Amino acid sequence: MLPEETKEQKILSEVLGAYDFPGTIIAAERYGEGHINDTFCVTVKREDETSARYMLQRISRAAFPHPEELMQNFVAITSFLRRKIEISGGDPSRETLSLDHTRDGKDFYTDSENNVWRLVPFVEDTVCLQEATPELFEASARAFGHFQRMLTDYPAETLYETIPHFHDTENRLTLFRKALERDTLGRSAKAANEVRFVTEHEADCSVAMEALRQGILPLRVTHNDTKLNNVLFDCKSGEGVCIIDLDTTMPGLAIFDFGDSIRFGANHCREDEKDLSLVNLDLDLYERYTRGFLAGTDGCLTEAELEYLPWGARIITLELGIRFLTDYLEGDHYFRTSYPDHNLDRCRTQFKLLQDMEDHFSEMQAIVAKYAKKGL
Ligand code: ADP
Ligand code: GN1
Ligand code: MG
Repeated sequence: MLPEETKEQKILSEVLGAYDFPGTIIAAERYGEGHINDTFCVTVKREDETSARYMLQRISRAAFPHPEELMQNFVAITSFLRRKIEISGGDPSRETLSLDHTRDGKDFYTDSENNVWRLVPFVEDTVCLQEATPELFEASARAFGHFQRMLTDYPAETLYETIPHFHDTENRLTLFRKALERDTLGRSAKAANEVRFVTEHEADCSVAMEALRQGILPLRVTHNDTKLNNVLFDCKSGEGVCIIDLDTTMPGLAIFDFGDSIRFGANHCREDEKDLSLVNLDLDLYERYTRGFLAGTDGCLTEAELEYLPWGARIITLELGIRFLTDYLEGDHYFRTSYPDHNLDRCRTQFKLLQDMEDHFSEMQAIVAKYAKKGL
């Protein structure tokens, strides 16, 4: 058997050969900090010595059972956004993603291992951040809010659900219970406190799903993975210029787009911080994000959505903690890990953050109310 690296090089050469680059490929290296797909940065030198960069991505089949459908969504969503950006006088080549086609004119390449790859031009003069200043965090909020606004009239029923029940928190709880019952690797003992934490929070898993069932919260086209590192910031202006990682853009709840950004960015720790004393919600950052997001959505959210925004942060943090814990119990086959207890550490971080949100929930609600009123 070939060593892993050589195997990867072999597949990469095969995939690179499927595209017609405008010069000589001088580098193709792993890139970014995503947990799911494999991303490579390809640098090409043209004859005139200028260079061009591309993002080459292998879509994870473990996460996305039908990558071909995902690619149809990608094309449809980016075409829709491109038209809107053109109409508003923007620059679609920077404000949304585009695709390069294979030599035979396809939107993606399927390799000899049956994996799907796409090639996306690198949006130059932008920066992707894992943590931000308050100003940049607010800029990311405006960008995600604006993204939501641009998609308000997208016909949601025409999109595939790339991961069925993705933010169905009740279903995440069911999957967790199954993993716990099987406990295939005997890891549950080490996670006893976290398992108890989930049990104590079972009712919260139904709050948003119940509001959806009752028609209180509308189903919209949402991004569903609104981490700070899924925004590209313009190097000069510092504005969030392009929303990336559209793989889970599909029908969902706006409160979760708000909530996931809060979970990831309104604190001063990494998602896998081991020192839990560092894991706290920063209410100033929360306020910044709320102000930016509501400016970006520009009145397109309903009153009920506004009221449920703080719940969105709590539930999505709980849900991701449950997902990390489930993956830990099942042997880390979904999220990419760097060490054996990585998913357990990530789960602990989420649960500590959630606890802090619960302790400051009335303040979170008051902040949303303040900016919601201003917008009316
Ligand atoms: P994942 O699903 O693994 O998070 P992403 O699509 O978010 O994959 O890409 C991973 C990283 O690659 C991003 O965080 C960003 O740094 C970078 N990236 C992706 N697409 C582009 C692009 N078109 N231009 C510049 N950087 C990009
Ligand atoms: C994954 O691919 P990436 O790293 O942007 C995950 C999200 C989680 C996130 C946690 C398709 O996002 O749901 O919130 O990790 N994406 C998928 O960092 O499962
Ligand atoms: Mg990403």
